[in-house]
Amino acid sequence: TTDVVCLGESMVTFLPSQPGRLADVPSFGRGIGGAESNVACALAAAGHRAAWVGRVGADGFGDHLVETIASYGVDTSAVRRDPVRPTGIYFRTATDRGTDTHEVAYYRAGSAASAMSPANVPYEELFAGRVLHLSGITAALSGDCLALLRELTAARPGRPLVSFDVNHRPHLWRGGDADASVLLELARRSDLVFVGEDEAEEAWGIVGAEAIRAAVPEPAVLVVKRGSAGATVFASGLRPGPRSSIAGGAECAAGARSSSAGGAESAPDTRSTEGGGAECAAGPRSSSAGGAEDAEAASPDTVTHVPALHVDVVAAVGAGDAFAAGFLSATLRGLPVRDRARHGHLMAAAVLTVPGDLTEPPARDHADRLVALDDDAWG
Ligand code: KDG
Repeated sequence: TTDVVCLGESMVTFLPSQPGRLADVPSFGRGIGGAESNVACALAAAGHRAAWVGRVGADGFGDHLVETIASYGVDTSAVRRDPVRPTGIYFRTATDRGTDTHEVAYYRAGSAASAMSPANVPYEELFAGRVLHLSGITAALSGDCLALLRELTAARPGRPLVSFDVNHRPHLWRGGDADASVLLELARRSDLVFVGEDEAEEAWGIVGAEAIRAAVPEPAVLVVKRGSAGATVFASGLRPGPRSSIAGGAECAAGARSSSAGGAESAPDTRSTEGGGAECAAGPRSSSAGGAEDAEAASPDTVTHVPALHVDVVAAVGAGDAFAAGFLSATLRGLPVRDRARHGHLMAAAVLTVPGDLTEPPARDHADRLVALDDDAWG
């Protein structure tokens, strides 16, 4: 079986030959982008069975995307081709080594991917993995795409664990019917959620990790990314929520077995600075329990702060996807919460130090050795 199925728009990406304003860049080199296919490529490169489901044009850029993503070892067999609409593309600028934010120019309105809808996606393939990974970018592409995300995050028996990266892209929400508040709704319907502290403030006006958790209480695991400060992971067993089924993976994150290396700072209410002990991996959800039972079974969070690696940033784009891939990879392997986040940080560090969205992640045994280093190395 497939480990992770990722759905979303991928685009041919044009990276500038030199830093500076878009208006001044003389030429661009071709790469590929797309948050969800980035996750699939990184997972496949890390030895997992990953699939990417998307929609591209019947054009050369569509061929390039499918061929390149497949070359990472990702299953692209369920990608659909739109006979009329084109493959989306986008251009980026570069700054002088991490000094400023870059510009992005999208050419994706009316793209093949924006025509994805509940009526034209391959459900059997989408639900075939242990995890279905989605992101908020898709919700911004069109009304049909938003309807699709609502459909895919709806409660249903046998639903795979739904992983959702909020991925707020302010440009994409301009002029549409919906606004970024729908990302909150989608996050609340998911089992594992990734969100940047900065994007939660920008998209929802919610400030700080604790406040984000209060606004998104349902997912068994909520990862708040705090840039170079690291990540805060809220993890619980079963939680009350709008779903009629329970994430099998949810119990994995329960904190009762927290190893509490940093126990001095642990408050009595289950908090831990170094939570661990999760032993089971993501898997299909059992479908039986209703909301009332969920509420009864809810267990409190462990809160785990995991510092990031400090690297010289070349380009931040793609780092969030790499983090999600590292975290998912370690979740699939049943590793403790702290190590899930450390694997996320390691993969993110690799991408932060290259100009493009993707790079070869460290080999698994090498990554495991780095993750196992003591807190001084990670502090
Ligand atoms: O996370 C990286 C993505 O932002 C990039 O690849 C392009 O998917 C993209 C988007 O929609 O911004």
